[in-house]
Amino acid sequence: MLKPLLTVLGTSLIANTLYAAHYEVQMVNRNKLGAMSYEPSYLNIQPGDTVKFLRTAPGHNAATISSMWPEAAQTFRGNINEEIVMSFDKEGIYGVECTPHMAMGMVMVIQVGDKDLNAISAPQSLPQRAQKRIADIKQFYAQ
Ligand SMILES: [Cu+2]
Repeated sequence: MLKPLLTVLGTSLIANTLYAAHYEVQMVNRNKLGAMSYEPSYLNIQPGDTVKFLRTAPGHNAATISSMWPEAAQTFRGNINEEIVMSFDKEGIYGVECTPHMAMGMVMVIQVGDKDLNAISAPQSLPQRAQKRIADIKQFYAQ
């Protein structure tokens, strides 16, 4: 009874690893959305996929926005200039911030699961320019 269950679990873990997609996000000083940006600033990915944050321009990092993060999902905080790789295993909406440029609006959204820009909302606790960036992201990526 137990053995077939373990086999099924093992197979699905292997399948998740085999089919996981790997994305790259550049940390830049400017893109179409404005100064201090992630490029792209929105990703729609599936559980198990990974995202690598590239040091395209110096002085940035990638870290969890704690008020915009699925409950019990693993959080992370890259150091400045660190090219971290994050794995997203739970469906939901993840806000990522650049710690030194959060007040300038340097945030991005990673949606794990189905694409639904209407499900994204910026917490009122975020700096105004970060809230505006999230509104701009929804508009820009709706096309
Ligand atoms: Cu930055």
